[in-house]
Amino acid sequence: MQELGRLEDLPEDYRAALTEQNLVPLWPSLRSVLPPGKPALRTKPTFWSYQGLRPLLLRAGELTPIEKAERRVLVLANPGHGLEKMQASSTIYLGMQLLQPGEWAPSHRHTPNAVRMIVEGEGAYTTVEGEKCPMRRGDLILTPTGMWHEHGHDGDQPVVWLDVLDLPIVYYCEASYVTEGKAQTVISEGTEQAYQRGGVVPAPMFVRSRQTFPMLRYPWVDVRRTLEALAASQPEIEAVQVAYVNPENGHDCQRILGFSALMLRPGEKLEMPARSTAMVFHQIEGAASVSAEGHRFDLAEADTCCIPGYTPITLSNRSAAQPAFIFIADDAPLQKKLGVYEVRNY
Ligand code: GTQ
Repeated sequence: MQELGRLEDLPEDYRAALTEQNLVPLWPSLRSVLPPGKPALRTKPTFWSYQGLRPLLLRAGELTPIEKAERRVLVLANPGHGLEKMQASSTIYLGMQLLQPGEWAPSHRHTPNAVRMIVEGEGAYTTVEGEKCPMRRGDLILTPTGMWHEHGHDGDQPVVWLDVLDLPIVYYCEASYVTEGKAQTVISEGTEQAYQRGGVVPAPMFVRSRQTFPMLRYPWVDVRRTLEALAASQPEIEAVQVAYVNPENGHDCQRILGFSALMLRPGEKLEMPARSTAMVFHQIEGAASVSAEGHRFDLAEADTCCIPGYTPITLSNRSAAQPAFIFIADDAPLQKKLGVYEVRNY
């Protein structure tokens, strides 16, 4: 590829005249914004140990009262972006949130979309637009863009969950902001049960519900049972994986980030081709390894890692006896909408 002229090749007075008029020559930077063959990736393969971060999160519970935090979160930051940017990848934000018994994280709504993957503890709940969503280990709870949400805790042990937000991309769009609200009144609970069987949806003859986000809670018991049924009924399938979708239309459950759950059968090794999306892996149950670009991360329960896009990934179940269950987040919905999504089979 042709080497292009450098900034230093230009006379000082010419550069000063450009700057004076807020002008920049393209050619010294052309190769960095359009590198050959593959993007320049800031996202680095990064691992966050739950046993490592848990004591620090509990200590945050002692150091900072909930009133002084609103959301008591340790952010899982990717050093490739700079820790202060609070990004796991270019589009994904990850945080581990702690709520102690009796605490309340007040109602607000914001433009970024969020989901919660519950890691430990019993008795907490998120209320989303009046729907009370109990939090149990492995459950996925959506708080889509613009929807009121608050977190409460009636149990007697700490509750921890993983927040996954599209905050970095919404912030980059200069579209990220929050509105504070009053405590919500609970008006419903368990409405996800209407969708517990794929293939049938609520359909009263006289009114058809057309909510944008009809399902806010995906109970782990149901997702796990579905994965086991898939593995048992389709033993030849390459990946025992289910996507979290809108049950009314089959589309991704949110518009920017995509979510799925994957079961690695005992001893299974799964080779995944390079895709243009960075990916986040979070161990729900069992023990797996994630290998990419010469890195190997051994995930135990509640551990999380991130792998940049354009990178082939190998997932392995580290147990020959037990299945391993992994929660996956990526930005495929966004990339598909933008027309830049790719799978590379090399
Ligand atoms: O629970 O609403 O990790 O607003 C970051 C921003 C959690 C939340 C985060 C938030 C929340």
